[in-house]
Amino acid sequence: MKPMEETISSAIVRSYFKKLEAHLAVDVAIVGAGPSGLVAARDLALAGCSVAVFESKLAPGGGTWGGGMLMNEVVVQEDAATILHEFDITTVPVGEGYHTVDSVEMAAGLIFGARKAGAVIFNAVTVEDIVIHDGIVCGAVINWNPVARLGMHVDPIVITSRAILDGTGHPSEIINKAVHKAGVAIDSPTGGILGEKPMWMEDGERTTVLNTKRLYPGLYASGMAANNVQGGFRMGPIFGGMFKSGRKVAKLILEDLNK
Ligand code: 48H
Repeated sequence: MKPMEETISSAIVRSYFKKLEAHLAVDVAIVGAGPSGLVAARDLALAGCSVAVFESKLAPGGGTWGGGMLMNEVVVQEDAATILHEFDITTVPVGEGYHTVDSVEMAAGLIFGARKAGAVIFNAVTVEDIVIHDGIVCGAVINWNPVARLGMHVDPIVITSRAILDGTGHPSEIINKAVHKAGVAIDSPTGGILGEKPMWMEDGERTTVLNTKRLYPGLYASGMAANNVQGGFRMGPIFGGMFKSGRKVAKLILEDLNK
């Protein structure tokens, strides 16, 4: 009879590496488990794509947990609240077409919804680079976040993908790699990254969805990453644009992958 310690460790190691091995080649690699990435992950998984989400932090959810200035409520517009209802997340109408949402329920619900749809979330894993073959972005270069944070000189491994989504929020880290490291021209007015503008809620919400697009073969951006690339305004703790952006990018990817 094996000691319990061996059984438990063995179960974790075997099931983790089975999960990782099953996602070494995926239809879609999503970088960042923020609201736009999680909505996209769920839609793509429900449509039959294999989806791996890489989140550098221990807790997925991105900028959703803290509400507005750590008051753990956020606001969504009526038409975006319906997306949250699909995740069984409660919204409370507060008039003028807005709903409030408990940000902890929202974060937990988005994570659970994406996972239950079949997307696999690898937390504490950072995407540190991309793979480009013959003008097509076709992979994510991953490493443990603690390795990256400690600056340890450890080589990464690679996840190959048919599409990669930059859902890294304000810094648009993956598009940055494409533009500044690979030197490619992306689909923006300058071919580069314009940079996020200051606060204008209404315009920021509108353009987040408009700015959501394929930027280069195999490479897409959603949410604040899309806004940063195209020079959109920030919008603070209103989240409808993030959900709609996730939904839009999933649709674009599905069309491109003929799914
Ligand atoms: C793995 C990474 C990496 C990496 C970053 O910022 P997010 O919440 O993403 P969005 O764009 O879906 O949502 C934006 C929203 O939360 C927000 O910030 C708003 C509405 N701001 C308005 C305003 O005015 O400020 O999440 C991005 C996630 C985070 O969890 C990061 O840890 C993660 O991406 N991430 N994961 N590898 N290289 N870089």
